[in-house]
Amino acid sequence: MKHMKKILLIYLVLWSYVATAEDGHGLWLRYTPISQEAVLTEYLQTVDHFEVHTSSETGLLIHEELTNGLTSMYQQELVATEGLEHSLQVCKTDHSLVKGLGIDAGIKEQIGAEGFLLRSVQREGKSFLLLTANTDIGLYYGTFHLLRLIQTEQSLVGLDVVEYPRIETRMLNHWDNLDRSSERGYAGFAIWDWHRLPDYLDPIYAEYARANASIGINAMVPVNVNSNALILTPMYLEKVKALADLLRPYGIKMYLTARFSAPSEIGGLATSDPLDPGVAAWWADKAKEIYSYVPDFGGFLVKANSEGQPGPHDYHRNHAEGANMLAKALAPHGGQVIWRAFVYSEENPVDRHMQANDQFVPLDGQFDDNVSIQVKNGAIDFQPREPFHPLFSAMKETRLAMEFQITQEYLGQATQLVYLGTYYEECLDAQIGIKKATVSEVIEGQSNEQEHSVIAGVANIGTDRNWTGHLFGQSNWYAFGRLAWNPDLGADAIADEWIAMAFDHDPQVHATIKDIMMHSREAAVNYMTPLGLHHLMATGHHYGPGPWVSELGRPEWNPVYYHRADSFGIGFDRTAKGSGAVLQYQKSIAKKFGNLKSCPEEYLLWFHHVSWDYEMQSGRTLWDEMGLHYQSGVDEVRRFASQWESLEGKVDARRFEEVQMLLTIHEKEAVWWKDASLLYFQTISNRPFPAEIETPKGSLAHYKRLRFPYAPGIKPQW
Ligand code: BDP
Repeated sequence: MKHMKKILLIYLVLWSYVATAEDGHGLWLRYTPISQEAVLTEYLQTVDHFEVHTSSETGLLIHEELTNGLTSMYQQELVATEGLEHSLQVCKTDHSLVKGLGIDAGIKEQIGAEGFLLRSVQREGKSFLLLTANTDIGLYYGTFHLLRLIQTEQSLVGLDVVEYPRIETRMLNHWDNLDRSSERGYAGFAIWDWHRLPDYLDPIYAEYARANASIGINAMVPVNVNSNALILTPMYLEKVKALADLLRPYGIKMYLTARFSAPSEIGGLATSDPLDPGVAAWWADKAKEIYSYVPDFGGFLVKANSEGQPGPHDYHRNHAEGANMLAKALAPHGGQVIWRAFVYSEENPVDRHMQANDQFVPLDGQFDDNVSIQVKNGAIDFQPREPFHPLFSAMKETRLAMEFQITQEYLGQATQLVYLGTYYEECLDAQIGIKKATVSEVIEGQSNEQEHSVIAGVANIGTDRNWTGHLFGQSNWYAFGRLAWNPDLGADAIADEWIAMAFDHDPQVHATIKDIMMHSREAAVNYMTPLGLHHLMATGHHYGPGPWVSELGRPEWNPVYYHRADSFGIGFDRTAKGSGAVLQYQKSIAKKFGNLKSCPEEYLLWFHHVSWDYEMQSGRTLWDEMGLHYQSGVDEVRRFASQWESLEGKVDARRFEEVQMLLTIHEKEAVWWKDASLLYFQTISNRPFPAEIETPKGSLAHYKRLRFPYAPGIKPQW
């Protein structure tokens, strides 16, 4: 009997170990024990119990989060007594507790509908921490803020934090299809199980909602921009309603993609012409119907007249006519239209870089108040590096929204470790050439006095156990959310937060991972597309290099269209003498980018066609410099791999091994990009590689033969 008990105990210990073994599923919400006794003592003297004075569904979530978070990090039960001393008091600003504390009206106004105040308070000889907000969701965000301070082991003494989001709508765009495939998704299938909705609510939905709330994401679109009108039919709206109901207490609003041809496809109308009164009435009825299912429905995200999607041009109407018709259908219910500016016409011979400005700038000022134009960070397509999109400085009377890609379609998919915080920051901080305004100020609405603001990220979430395929993909989801909340936070500080929460507290682990992350994106640019090269990926799946591709139906689908390598040199002349795209920027920017000497070298071949022998700032020729960039990208990845090796035994085994295996693939892929690109360009430059370049592993013919018919994330053909 004694023996049996012992076995049972061992079994239980082992089981609890296996059950809690790290597999990445816990994201940045692992709530690991405080690492230092002194820090724990300080925390216990500040908060040893809490009271939540709101009983809404969100209030229950707050209660649960604080209980789990604090007991897990403190490794002890919380004090059971009530009372102010050493407590955390969570209550709305209209609660009696707050009334006597003299919190000025200015703060209440500043924190608005989603912000919060976290303040150390002394009252009647008692000291406690007050978390207050105008709304329950503000309290929920404040809860995560406080837990983050504890997770990252910062002092809580004398806290006085006023936080509120700088961008109103912070949304994820899932490019997920109704059959659960995910366009440009690299983490398994889509998490949305449409077939079993509405009755089966997969527990992953609540986990998803909580993770997003923890970083302030407050909106989502569960379906692909290459949209399917079925989502607007009653059968699917039932499912949409179930999801929206579930997401609501977490502060997340549901939006849907709207297929422009829906009136003809599912409505039985002969046309989807936006100026046809029958079509407008159909959309007005459809909006009413959607709001009957989802009373706080956010609105429509629309990809129109781009890459084969239907749109107003099909009826000789412009984007404003299309967007405004939908806006009018949504306006009575408070809904928004988010209309994408990622457009390029299949028939238009003009530099693809210029087509969005050409189509949208003449419409500046013509969009209804509830329309945002969602602009990708750069003018081509989420490339490893792009200068900011010229639309951000060209439409002063229109609300402009940012679209970033979190899923790494062009940045290593789920096999490469690439931290995108630095990418987002580079774009948000770019000066647009109007006074000192930056891209982030345009989106926030500061520079064009817009009341509403929107930022969207194309999600990288799927059914993989660790959510994002590559463990470090989580840091990109995290960084997007944090920058959406506050675009000035900085990629560096965000990396610090994420590492401190996603890994255990070990200074060497932290410093090593941070060094890898902070260099990872530049490394990717170097081994893929250095010095302003872009769009050199292979066809369809976009996995790996294909700079030689030249046979696709449309010129701008082919990499050769973008690099333009010839016996003289390489690069796309977008100066006034070339396509003229640079002139779409404000004068000072156009002057800087348009002049070979002042153009930053990182954008050189984006804007200029440059001789192979051109002397770079380093004194080397362009050809040699290009080669060295490719090589340095590869060298960096090798450095990352050996840095990661040094963490063996310091990072939990499963996550360590997963990242280790992926870094092996990463290195192979970096070498592949470098070899294939340089071998190909050499056939045109006819120059020897500089001595520092490693001998290519395969031949150009070998690289050209590679095929990946089953690579993940391929765009569906329908
Ligand atoms: C491209 C993707 C394609 C998307 C498109 C878009 O390859 O799958 O549909 O962007 O943003 O980068 O609409």
